[in-house]
Amino acid sequence: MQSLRSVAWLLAIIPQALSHGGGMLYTIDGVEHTGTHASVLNKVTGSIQRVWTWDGINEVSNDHLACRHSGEPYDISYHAPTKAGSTINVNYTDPLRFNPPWSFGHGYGPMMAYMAACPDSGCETVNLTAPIWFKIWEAGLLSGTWTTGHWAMADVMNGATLNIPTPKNLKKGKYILRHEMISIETGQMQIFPNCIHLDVRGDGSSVPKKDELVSFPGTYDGYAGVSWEMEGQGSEWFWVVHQYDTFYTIPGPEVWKG
Ligand SMILES: *[C@@H]1O[C@H](CO)[C@@H](O)[C@H](O)[C@H]1NC(C)=O
Ligand SMILES: *[C@@H]1O[C@H](CO)[C@@H](O)[C@H](O)[C@H]1NC(C)=O
Ligand SMILES: [Cu+2]
Repeated sequence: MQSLRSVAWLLAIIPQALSHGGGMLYTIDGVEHTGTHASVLNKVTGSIQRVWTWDGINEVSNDHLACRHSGEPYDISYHAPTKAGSTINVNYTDPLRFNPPWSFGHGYGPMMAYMAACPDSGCETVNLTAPIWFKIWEAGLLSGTWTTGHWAMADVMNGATLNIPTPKNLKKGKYILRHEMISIETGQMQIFPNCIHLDVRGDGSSVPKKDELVSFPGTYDGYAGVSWEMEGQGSEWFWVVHQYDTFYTIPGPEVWKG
């Protein structure tokens, strides 16, 4: 019994931040681009990623919901070239925590990806809270129940890359790609978006219509199937109330068909 108790005690003292995670390394059309981290300012080579921290991860109405605080581009920022229709690979394994390897720390909840068009001059000055975002991909509960089933997010937690297919017919241009994990097992949601800059090439001609665009914050408020008012209720909501549920409705708009 002693060992069981030690495990429980160890789990209890793991700092919360250690169980989070973010995009560390991107492979885009065969080229690797270093992601960044709250504590790793990639000043030398710059980054396609925007600065993110874990501030306010529980707040669905936070002004930094789009790209996470601060959401600013790095001092040296660039756009990764990619063909419309390519798959963006995101590696969540933190190169600074390799023993043991540390990837995204949560395995229950939806993963989503959104894009937003930027002016030809680049994405650095885009107003992130404006209605500019369209959903391009999502993955949630693949099989089984909420508590014992297979969530796509668990694969990333266990070391797989997150693979995001971009729309085949998307018009060329500069775009922000916002990829997001939402951890739901603690009752109070934890929202982990990261944003990167892309330069999409190709002959596509599709762009979303105005009414297919959403804003952050704004998109998840009052969403049926996911109550955002979990404060104080703890993980009972997940582990007791929903334990036998076999369907999870992913929040946000429909995936844009392109
Ligand atoms: C992710 O990156 C780490 C290095 O930081 C590497 O060890 C690991 O093999 C990569 N994972 C995948 C699935 O490519
Ligand atoms: C950004 O967009 C939001 C929402 O449309 C708007 O309220 C705000 O004024 C805009 N900010 C700037 C600096 O234009
Ligand atoms: Cu966490």
